[in-house]
Amino acid sequence: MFRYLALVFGSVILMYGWAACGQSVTKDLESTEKETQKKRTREFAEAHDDGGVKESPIWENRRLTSLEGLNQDAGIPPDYEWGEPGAGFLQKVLSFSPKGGATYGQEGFPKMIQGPPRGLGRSKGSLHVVSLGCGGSIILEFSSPLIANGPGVDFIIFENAFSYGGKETFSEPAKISVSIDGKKWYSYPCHPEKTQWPFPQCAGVREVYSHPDNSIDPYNPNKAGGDVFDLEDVGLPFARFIKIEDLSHKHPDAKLWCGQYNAGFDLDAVAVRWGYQP
Ligand SMILES: [Ca+2]
Ligand SMILES: [Ca+2]
Repeated sequence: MFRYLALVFGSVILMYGWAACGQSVTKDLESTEKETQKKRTREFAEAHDDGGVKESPIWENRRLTSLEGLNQDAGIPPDYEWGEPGAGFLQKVLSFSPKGGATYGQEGFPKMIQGPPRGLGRSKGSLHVVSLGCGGSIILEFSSPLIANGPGVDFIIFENAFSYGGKETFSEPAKISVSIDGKKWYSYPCHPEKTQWPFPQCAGVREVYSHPDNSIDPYNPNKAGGDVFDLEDVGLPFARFIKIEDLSHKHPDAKLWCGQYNAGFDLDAVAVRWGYQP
């Protein structure tokens, strides 16, 4: 009898010890994973020259994925085929509403805006674009992964603005809004009618340098060119949709082209720097 009790007691102790050990192994794994994620986040941000990297509670505890794997060969992942959406670039077009008779780039739609940007440098605008026309708009969806509010810049929008001599570019500005559910939108305040170049918080302002044929990283906010956006500025931890609304009719130079087949904001590509998989 005593022998039997001792056996049962011994087994209970043994099982308890085993379960506790299992728990602590799981905990260790979790914290190692968290540490690894933090380290990766930090390394990615450093490798991408993103100056003001600071840890923000908004993104710190979320499952962040750097889209670093897509950086090889200037943004093209090893198994990427032209025309295929890549996680770090355009995933899906939810709606496209060109206005004012704009048709440019539509025969190649949406291929024209998938994959990395095709920037031609400071004084030349890419022709690998889709024109929205004056007052036109497009809504892009990013679901796998969602766009995360990571450290610093979260996404870059590439148009085909170019310089014609001075510091300024020929800009066809657009207002950018983001949303989690496609109903409530958070807009970056863009007012080309009230502000001067470089039209703060508008897209379609800065020239584009990154191209698949050069080694300029399309995810590097300091080198790729294009217009950069941070979800921190609108207070969102992540977003699923980006809306681009042309405001060329509010810009004295750009509005002269309204009515032309290639008028308005010309979308080349979107690069998403941080992904979030809930
Ligand atoms: Ca951010
Ligand atoms: Ca343009």
